[in-house]
Parts: sequence; C-alpha cells; structure tokens
Amino acid sequence: MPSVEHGSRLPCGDRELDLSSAHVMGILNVTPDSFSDGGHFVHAGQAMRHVEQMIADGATLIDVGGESTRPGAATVSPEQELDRVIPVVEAIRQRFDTIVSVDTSTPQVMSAAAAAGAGLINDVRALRRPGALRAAASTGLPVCLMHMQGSPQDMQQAPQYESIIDEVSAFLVERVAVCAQAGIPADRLLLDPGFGFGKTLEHNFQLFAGMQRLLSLGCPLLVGVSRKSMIGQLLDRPVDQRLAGGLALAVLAVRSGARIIRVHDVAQTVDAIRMTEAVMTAGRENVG
Ligand code: 7PM
Repeated sequence: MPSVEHGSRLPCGDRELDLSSAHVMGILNVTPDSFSDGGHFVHAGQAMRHVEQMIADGATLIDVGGESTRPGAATVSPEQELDRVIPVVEAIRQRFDTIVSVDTSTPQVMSAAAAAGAGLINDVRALRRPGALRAAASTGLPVCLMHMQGSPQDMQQAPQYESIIDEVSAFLVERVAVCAQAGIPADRLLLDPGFGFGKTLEHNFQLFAGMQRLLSLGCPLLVGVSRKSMIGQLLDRPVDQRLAGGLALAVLAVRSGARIIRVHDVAQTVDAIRMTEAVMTAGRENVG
C-alpha cells in the first residue's frame, strides 16, 4: 500500500531516519506562552524534561518551534526566533541522541539551527519566504514542505477550493519543482497536507480522506493533526479532550501511508501506531 520503498533511509545531518516504518515527531513549543519569556529562555530545565519524556515515550524526532502559527498570532522577529530556538536546539543536541526538527520559515533560523545540529527543516510556508530556498538548500538537510492557503494571519477567514486534493497536490508539485531548481532534490523532501492551515472542517476531512493521492508525488508524508480544531469541531471538545480523536486520525494517517506523525501526546500515539503497523505487516504477510 505505501509507495515509499521499504528500507529507504533519509539522511538528517549526522543521523538517519529509517522510513520503512512510521515515526512519531514530538512537539516542543518554545513560544512565550509556553517555555520562554520575553526572549529569555527561562524554563530550560522544564523543556529538557519534556524532551527526555518524549524520547522515552518513543519519539524519534523533536520538532522545535519558536513562532506561533496560530491564526492571527503576532509575527516574531528573526532575532527573537533565533533567541528562542537556537539555545534549545543546542541543549537538546548536547543531552540527547535524537533528530531535532526546526519548525521555522526564517532563513537565518534555518542556517543557525543546522549549524547547531538540527537534522530537519519543517517549514509551514514551504520555503516561500525570501531567502528560505537558498538557506535551506545550503544546509543540505531534508525539508518538510507543508501546504497552507493564505498566511497564518488570514488563512481561516474564508478558505476556498474547487477541489482541495487537486489544489494541495498541485501546490506541492510546484514546490518540489522549485526546490529541485534550488538544489534540494526530491529525495530530501517530505510533504505535508497542512491540516488546519487555510481549510474549513469539511476541507480538512476531504483532504484527509484523499491523502493517499499525495503519495504518488513520491515523497514521504508527514501529518500533523494533534489537538487541532478538526477534532475539536467534529467532537465538540476543548483542546485538552482531543486525544482519542487525534489517535483515530493518527491510525488512519499511518494506514494511508503517512510516515511521520507530529503530535503532543507521544506515548499514546506510539502505541496506536505500533498496533496499526502490526496489522499492516500481518496483512502484507497474508499476501506474500
Ligand atoms: C496554533 C495553531 C498553534 C496551529 C499551533 C498550530 C503543523 C506544523 C504546526 C503541521 C507541520 C499545531 C500548529 N502544525 N508543521 N506546525 N505540519 N509540518 O497545531 O500540521 O501544532 S503548528
């Protein structure tokens, strides 16, 4: 079912990610409302305990983000983002043997994070900021390209599509081509449908149901739905009661061929994915 070849390995700096099975990426926010304050990283110990727990729970990647992409959130200056993100990348790399992903659209942050030992660039703007293509290319790191309609400031105002799956697919095809021209080959790219980024509830479900079509683009898929509003709206649940809904979507995403699931709740997602993959493996053995 999944079109990614078994045994394919993605070089992530000095580490490698074995994409023959699905992985859990743990989310570490370093925005002011979580772990840092006024540009000063005040709860480094707390953040490192969180990272340690996520790794113990089975996360193989840790996604560090210093810019809130919440609809309408204030933009962060490159200096602020550097101050928040780079010390955390360094601290994780000093203490743990894990792949650090940096959730950024800012060229300076991409370059500095790579120098600090990050292994993956995760850009919700798919390298569309000026200078981002060149900065990402010169790191040599793999990049996750995510689809978003509009910008975080306006994306949820009135998202519109003729066919969401066609448009997300066409956008990602174009970004893969642009990356190739800039010196980032397709075998260094991950693709992400971008759930919740410029999409209504209905759009999110249509896209989720058609996700398998994105596999034909030939890159591994990364999916982030953890605690998102598509769960909250469908189930009428506040953000702290969305785990079961998120696990259902994680299972379905892996079943659809996704290889990296980006989540807050690592332990539960790892269990759900292990169960899913055991059934998928048994299914292949039935055939073979
Ligand atoms: C507010 C709104 C806070 C949205 C946080 C978010 C994704 C991502 C994010 C994703 C990839 C969240 C998002 N979501 N990167 N970064 N894919 N690749 O819910 O879906 O975590 S931020």
